Amino acid sequence: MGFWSNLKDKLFGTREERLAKKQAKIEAKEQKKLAKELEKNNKLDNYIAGLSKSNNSFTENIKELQNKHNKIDEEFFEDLEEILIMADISIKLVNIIINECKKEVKIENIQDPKLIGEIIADKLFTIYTSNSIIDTSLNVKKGRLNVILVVGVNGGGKTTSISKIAKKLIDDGNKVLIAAADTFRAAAVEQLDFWSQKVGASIVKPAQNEVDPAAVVYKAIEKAQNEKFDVLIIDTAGRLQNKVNLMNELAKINKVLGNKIENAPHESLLVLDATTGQNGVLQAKIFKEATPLTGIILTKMDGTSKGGIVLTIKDEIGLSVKYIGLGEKVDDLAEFDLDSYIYGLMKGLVD
Ligand SMILES: Nc1nc2c(ncn2[C@@H]2O[C@H](COP(=O)(O)OP(=O)(O)OP(=O)(O)O)[C@@H](O)[C@H]2O)c(=O)[nH]1
Ligand SMILES: [Mg+2]
Repeated sequence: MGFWSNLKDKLFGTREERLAKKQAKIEAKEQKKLAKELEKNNKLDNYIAGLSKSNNSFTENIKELQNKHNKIDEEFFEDLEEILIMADISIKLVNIIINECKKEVKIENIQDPKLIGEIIADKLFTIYTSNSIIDTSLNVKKGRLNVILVVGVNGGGKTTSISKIAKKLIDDGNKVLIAAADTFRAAAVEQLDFWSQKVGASIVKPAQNEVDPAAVVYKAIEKAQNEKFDVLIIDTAGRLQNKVNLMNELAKINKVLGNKIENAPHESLLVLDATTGQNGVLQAKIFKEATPLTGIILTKMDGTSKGGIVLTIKDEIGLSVKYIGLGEKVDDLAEFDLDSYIYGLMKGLVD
């Protein structure tokens, strides 16, 4: 055996050992790829199931439109406009979509109504992205205490969404603390207690007769810092009876956070219930004035047949949907994925 191969054996093991190592590496890579594909399929299945109400209504309406018209003309577009508006897409966006579809139909000289599905899917995609990259990841970094503030009106799904996000972060290896800064409802704390136990997160509760949510936040920061938590998620009360109160309360929480932790909160997420449609857009505007927001969690998409609300929110509030609620189970909160959303919405129409 020559010097070189001896040296390599010394450094890296014998040729057989090296080959075995290589083989193991390839196998591990393939396994990883398979697991990723499986996860992707599961995710898509979640979207398909969660969006089935929207899908049924949207595809049925479009199919009816296609059967009613034997060519694409002005009347066809008028009916299409109505369908898009019924899907909770804002008038402004509907106008853009219709104009874009008209252009495409003209350029490609398309007359068959059966071909409109693919054109709509394509337009929904480009309008949502406006040719920019959509970032749905949470600003959670290793080596610091990350703070996620969650706001939104009563019953929107804050507490359940927080539990779902906590589970995801715990699965990723993070130590997660939840602050029950909802001091207005005793049941809110109980509910959070139940969920946090279920997903394996720790929780800080208000002291007896504590009414100040900022005090709970303060206590939670101390615990998080002392016990080296990776993420602190703050559940707030969903009262929207008075904008000034809301502003003051959130400002106080933000101040406590900012004083104790650099750049905190790192995420401020607004939870919106998709079934509230345009009313949700109004709420979002009020919250946006009350506190800086970094993203939206759009819950109960499984409960609405008007799936276009995702586009309206992005356009009217200027914030991306980071998570989408597709059901009540812990795994039913998905990171928002535009491809899966459009597929779920239009499945059966294009393929
Ligand atoms: N179907 C469905 N139900 C959901 C989803 N997200 C939340 N819910 C349900 O909505 C209800 C209210 O959710 P909560 O998490 O308690 O809402 P909240 O915003 O914390 O409410 P308050 O604490 O009263 O402000 C619960 O019954 C949840 O199970 C979802 O994506 N799909
Ligand atoms: Mg709650």
